[in-house]
Amino acid sequence: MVLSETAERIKSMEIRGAGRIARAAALALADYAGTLDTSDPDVFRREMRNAADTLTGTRPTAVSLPNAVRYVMRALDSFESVEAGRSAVVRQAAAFVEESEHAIGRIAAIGARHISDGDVLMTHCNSEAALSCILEAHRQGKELEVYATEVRPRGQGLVTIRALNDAGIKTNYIIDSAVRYFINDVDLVFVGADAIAVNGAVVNKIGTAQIAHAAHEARTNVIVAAETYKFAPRTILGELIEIEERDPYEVLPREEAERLPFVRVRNPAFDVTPAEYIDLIVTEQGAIPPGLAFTVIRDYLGWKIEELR
Ligand code: RUB
Repeated sequence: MVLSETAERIKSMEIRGAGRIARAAALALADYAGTLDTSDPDVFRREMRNAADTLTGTRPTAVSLPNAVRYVMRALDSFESVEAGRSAVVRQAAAFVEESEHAIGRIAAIGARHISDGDVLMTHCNSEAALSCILEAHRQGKELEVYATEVRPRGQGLVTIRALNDAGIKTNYIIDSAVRYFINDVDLVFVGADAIAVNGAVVNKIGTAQIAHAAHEARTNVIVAAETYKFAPRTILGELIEIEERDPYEVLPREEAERLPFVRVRNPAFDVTPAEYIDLIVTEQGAIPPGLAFTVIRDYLGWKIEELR
């Protein structure tokens, strides 16, 4: 069944990256709505809510996931029959996917404006949104060079360098700990986001905060590319974004780890970059300083403080 399969593929990171996770979840809900064998609206709603919970429980950090699920589930705010509910969910999921893909196109166009001919960029992890800006600037004929990190322990940097190589962009592949060594050669850091808090802090792949810190010290600008559904509404209430800590055996093979009983391997997948280390956030609605994160949550995600209580 697509629902459990998608949940499993998100959990195992076969589907990864905040935008892709969000679209996969929306489509899984649409598929699930089509398979539910009931004519009772209450049962339909309950089953859909369970499905939504299953999906949102797969990975805790990327807020795109609950935001996408909420967007699709809004189709069930009021519906007359199961058939009407089903089609509303399918329509809403399709609309989410379309808006999400359109957002990437807009972010690419807006982000590319901030990249100049001859720029040397640095990126971390594999972000569809950040890469779209770099690829668009290259498509416009700007000559670029990129430093891309390896991204221990899961190696998402490999996906990034393949895409850059396919586009014919001169790329340097470096280990994560070489960031400070090279930062003075870099004009601009471009990364994505899994979540953005109301105070403009950006949650992204572990190591992003270190890169932003090194960039700050070197007076190199840091730009974050993120769709508006990466902004985390519940941070308005002071809620913190949960940082996923993954299996230690991703870092150290089990047989080695088991020989070291006094060693605890820690494997947080994300970290938090404070707003003061971020110069600009490029969204599909325009580029904003991190201090304007609240307006995105209010104006584009449509969240009201009263709704959150
Ligand atoms: C991926 C990651 C990406 C963001 C943004 O982490 O940190 O930078 O998700 O990606 P993981 P996008 O590999 O653990 O999912 O711009 O594609 O949404």
